[in-house]
Amino acid sequence: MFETSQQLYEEAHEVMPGGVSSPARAYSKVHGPPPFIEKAEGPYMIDADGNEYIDLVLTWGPAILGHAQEQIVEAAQEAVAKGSSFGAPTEQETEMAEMMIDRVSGLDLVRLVNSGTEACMSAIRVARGYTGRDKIIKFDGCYHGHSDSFLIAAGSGALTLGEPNSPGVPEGTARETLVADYNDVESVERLLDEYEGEVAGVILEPICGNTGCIAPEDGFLQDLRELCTDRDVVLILDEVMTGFRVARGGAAEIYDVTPDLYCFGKVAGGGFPLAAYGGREEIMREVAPDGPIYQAGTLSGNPVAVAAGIATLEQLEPSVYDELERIGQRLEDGIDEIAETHGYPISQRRVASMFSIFFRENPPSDHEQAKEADLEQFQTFFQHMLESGVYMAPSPYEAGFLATAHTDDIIDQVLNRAEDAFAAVFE
Ligand code: KE4
Repeated sequence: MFETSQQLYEEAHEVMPGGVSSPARAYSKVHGPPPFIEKAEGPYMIDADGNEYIDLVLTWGPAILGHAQEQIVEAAQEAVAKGSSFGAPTEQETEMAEMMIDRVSGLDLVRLVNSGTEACMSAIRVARGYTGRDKIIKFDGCYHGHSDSFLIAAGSGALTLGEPNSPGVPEGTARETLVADYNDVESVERLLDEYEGEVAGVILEPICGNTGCIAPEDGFLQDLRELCTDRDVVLILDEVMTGFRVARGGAAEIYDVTPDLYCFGKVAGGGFPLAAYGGREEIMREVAPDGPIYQAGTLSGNPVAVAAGIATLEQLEPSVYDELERIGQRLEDGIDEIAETHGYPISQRRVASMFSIFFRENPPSDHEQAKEADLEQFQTFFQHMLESGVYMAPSPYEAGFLATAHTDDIIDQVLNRAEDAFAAVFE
């Protein structure tokens, strides 16, 4: 089934670390070679062995309208024919920024960048430059890309002084990152008390997608907003995964919380390298060249990526989010029915069109609980789904995603295959 991918994997490994361009794709938590993909269309991906998969990863979120979506392809083709990059301002960047500002509460100014990592790295630099303070608080299990400040051991609880969990991150950098527990505002308050006057900002995923899908408990985001306001600390919502995915105005709209700064990526670029950060004008005017906080990029605001982003956001009207909610509910109800019918000890968490199935009785509320899920059961389930033609994230610490291309018939196919895969785990 995977002979060609195996061969390609071995060849890739000769010239690239892990044979991949990103470790998340390496299948390190599951068995076998990662399928090497040849093409993707709508809800499907086809690999080098000709296997067709219903794709529930959607390139880690961006393909919310399905792969090779007609308007996005046309927009990118039209743009690239006029030149792939100018390194100069274009009217379309302004249009993209205006579209984002129109959709997102408290977004006054936007800076376009190339990746979520760049967006988050820049946002904390702006928070540090604006406040003149050095420390940041992140949450155990949240992922904000691979810049040094974020590659910090997600300690097993609050009040953990960061320590590098990757060689190459200087101790001095790690010491400036503090780790709190998700859904636990008190763990943040204790850090702010202990490091009073030293914390520039608090950054979090408003809905976790990098430790499985974990939703904020009632009041968590609101309490965090209030605490950051009271302590004059910059609140940063990393909406790289949730932005324009879970609602037209992102998680900020769903939970009615307005941060001081946002990070965006993934869906915003429709599968092209486009990300952004932005927020309150008072803060964002400090960014060069208006202000002294430097951030730059050769390909930032790339005309092809911006054209794809505009074509994506243009199509993401409120009715599309209603449809994605309907699709998500169909999947969730189907999984619930399988679990209840057979008495399987699984749980799930879904917010709009991002979701996770957990091999534990109850959905986790933080990273510690997520780590208690049964990895072997996940591995068996994952392998059966892959071999039956359903492409899921190869780790329990990721989220699954849905697209408008996932018709009822396709969801029902996923459910049928899931029933067989759960049987392989539990029967
Ligand atoms: P990128 O640099 O990968 O574009 O974005 C980093 C990032 C920032 N914030 C959040 C909430 C994110 O989820 C991500 C990236 N997500 C992972 C998958 N969960 C990307 C996959 C990969 O690293 O290959």
